[in-house]
Amino acid sequence: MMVGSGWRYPVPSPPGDFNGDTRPNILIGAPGCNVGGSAYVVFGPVSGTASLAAANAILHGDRDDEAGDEVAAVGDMDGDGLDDRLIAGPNDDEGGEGAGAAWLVLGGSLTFR
Ligand SMILES: [Ca+2]
Ligand SMILES: [Ca+2]
Ligand SMILES: [Ca+2]
Repeated sequence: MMVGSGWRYPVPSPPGDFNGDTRPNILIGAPGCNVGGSAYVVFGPVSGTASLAAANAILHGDRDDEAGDEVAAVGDMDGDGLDDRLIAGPNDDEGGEGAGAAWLVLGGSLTFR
């Protein structure tokens, strides 16, 4: 996987199956990417070198959220059989200046393409 200059550091989460095809998928947090940090979802399979421009889904934080600073495997929270993830944005301001936030991303919501 290519790690470009916009990455302060990449944050991989454990592989999970987000789209129900039984193959492992990956979600990578990139808190230094874009304005508010991003998380890249790649269904794969990936071998050798691949560009994140081909990610199946990209989730963006806003302003200086630093979204993707932590990404956690939380199992299957909604019971639909697809793995879900929690994405942290430690600098999100929605709950107060720098209060931080964590977003639950349901695997089923990532299968739109
Ligand atoms: Ca899969
Ligand atoms: Ca689920
Ligand atoms: Ca925000």
